[in-house]
Amino acid sequence: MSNHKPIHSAGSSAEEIIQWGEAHEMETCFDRAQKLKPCPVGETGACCKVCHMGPCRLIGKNAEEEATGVCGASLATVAARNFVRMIAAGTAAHSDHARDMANTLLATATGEVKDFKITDVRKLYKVAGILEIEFEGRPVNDVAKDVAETFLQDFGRQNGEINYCRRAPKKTQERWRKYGIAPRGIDREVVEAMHRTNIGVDHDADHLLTHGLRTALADGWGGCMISTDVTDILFGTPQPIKAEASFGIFKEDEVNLVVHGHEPTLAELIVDVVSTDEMIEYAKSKGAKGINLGGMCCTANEVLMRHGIPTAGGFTNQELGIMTGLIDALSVDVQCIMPAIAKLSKKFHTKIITTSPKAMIPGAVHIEHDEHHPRQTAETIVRLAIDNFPNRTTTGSHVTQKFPLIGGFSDEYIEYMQGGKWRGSYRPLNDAIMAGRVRGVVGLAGCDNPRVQSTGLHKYLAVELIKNDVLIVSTGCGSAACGSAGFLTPEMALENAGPGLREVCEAIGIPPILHLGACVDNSRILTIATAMAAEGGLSDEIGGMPAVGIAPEWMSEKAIAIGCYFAASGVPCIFGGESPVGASKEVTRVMTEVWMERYMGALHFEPDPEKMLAMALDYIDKARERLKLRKYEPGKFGAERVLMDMAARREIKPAHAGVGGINESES
Ligand code: SF4
Ligand code: MSK
Repeated sequence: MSNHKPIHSAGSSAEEIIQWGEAHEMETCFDRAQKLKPCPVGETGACCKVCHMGPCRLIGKNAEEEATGVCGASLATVAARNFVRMIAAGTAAHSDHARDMANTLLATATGEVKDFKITDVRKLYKVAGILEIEFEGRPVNDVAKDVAETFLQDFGRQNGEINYCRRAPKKTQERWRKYGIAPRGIDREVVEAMHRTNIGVDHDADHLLTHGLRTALADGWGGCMISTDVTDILFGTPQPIKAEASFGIFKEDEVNLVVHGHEPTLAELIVDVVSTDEMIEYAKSKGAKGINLGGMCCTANEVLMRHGIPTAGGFTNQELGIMTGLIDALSVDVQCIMPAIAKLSKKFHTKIITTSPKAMIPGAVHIEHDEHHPRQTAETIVRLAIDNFPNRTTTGSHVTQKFPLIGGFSDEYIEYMQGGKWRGSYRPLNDAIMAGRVRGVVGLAGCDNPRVQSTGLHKYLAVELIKNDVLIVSTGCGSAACGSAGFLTPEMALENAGPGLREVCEAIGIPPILHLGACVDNSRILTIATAMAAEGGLSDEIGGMPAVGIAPEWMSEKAIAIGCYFAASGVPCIFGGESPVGASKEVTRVMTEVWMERYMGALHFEPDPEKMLAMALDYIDKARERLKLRKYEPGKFGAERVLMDMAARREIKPAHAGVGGINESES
């Protein structure tokens, strides 16, 4: 155990559990983050280990001008190369997830897998329309098969552009073509990124980073967007739903089973299996009152948005959840799963279950997701959790605090909520921005991180931004941080939002922070920005919008890929923490000044939360000025259309329609 004062979490429940753990000699990521100080050379991108003449550390007073590796690589080359490898890894993670989703759609459409069905036919048709696949009058499964196969071609495509490039505003596409960053195939860009960053290939920092952006776009408009769309088609497009967040979601008298990771396929079936009479009776036979399903990280976001399953929080909560002593089984799939949980679980009765053929953890039970019979796998996992309930001891930190939340704002629902089924559009939001009622939009996303006061930066920025009339869209662990603080409720607007944003939220009945989903669902923000550009009155491309992306506590390579696809699409992004390219002024200049000139986006690294806030507001105000919008002044608005409220919308909604017509089921 460390003998210093750790930074810890900004959440009182999390802090209570951490203190309990320290008193019981249990180590968490918070302790390890303090013990393992980051290497200052590697942290800023100045260490190269791509060949075995190195590792080479490019340090010294004039390192930028003079230092080289054994091969002669400059600091700018090394920093850019390291960064591009981060983009490639992040893109690979999201996109391999997307490939699995597309394969599941294909297997469902062909009848090879019988445990799933096409839940949202309307979304399938929307996607088919974008992909120029005929859908009218054809069997649903035939359309789904064509959609899945078309998506799968985007992974191995060798030439041309991935299909979803065409979804972006025309001007945004033109910029990509002008600067050579329109992605060809997802796998191709990742492989080329690894090739170019190999010893002795591409040594021009700007040229390397240009390919980094091409790879990142393959992630945003490829992997992430495919994953979001296929998940909606299979499991339903989210619409607002009530749920709860934080450690108080665990129940002392029920079997607590938690799903954690990113891929929703198995989790969807677990949701179904836990509510069957057979399993509930089985749980009762073991002395439990029922089965309580909860989530963590982004698998949590997926099942929260579609089923209202409560979340125990984001990345840094996984060890703390186990330390409640209440989790009977923790079923994990892929990404953001700390291997530390296997060792920690041995101090409790908790079973860690790995399920992906791609991911095993020593010390965990492996129950592999059988992709042909996934329901059987789900049943085995639920039974294992129930069987483990009688082994629960009374040890652990039983925290009871939890908060209500509203999640599940898909881009389709956001359009619907601005006018109803027939008149839904982004006009009211654009008008509210033009009038200065809403100053701008911030995507508050990314991980939570034990090297800072974990979840604290999200909370600080969320409150300050909405005070400044900035509408927040949030994803990933940013959403979990806000949910676990009680911020994802309409009341948050009444209590904290500036006067303009408060009026907008009251008129529509929404929270000022819209939970859009998992980290792959950052693609929904691209879709929203595209719709705002098409609506008119603001910018006619994504670049130039009064919009900023912030990932204050990022830690994953996936976050870097996301920041880069937003920058390449025209959104300035501000990331917290030390810059992973901070050693090179040249690389920093390219990622800020050069990218801004070419793409109207940028990627900054700024550890100070107050400066992050100031930078975001400055970007928003400058964009307003460029667009010749009314100068933002709190409480002073121009004329705008009246937003349609709930009562008015109900009047125009036909009795048979689902929300926005989405989620019409057909098997
Ligand atoms: Fe050193 Fe060059 Fe090898 Fe990198 S590629 S480890 S800088 S010799
Ligand atoms: S889980 S990538 S810690 S957001 Fe998507 Fe959270 Fe970051 Fe993982």
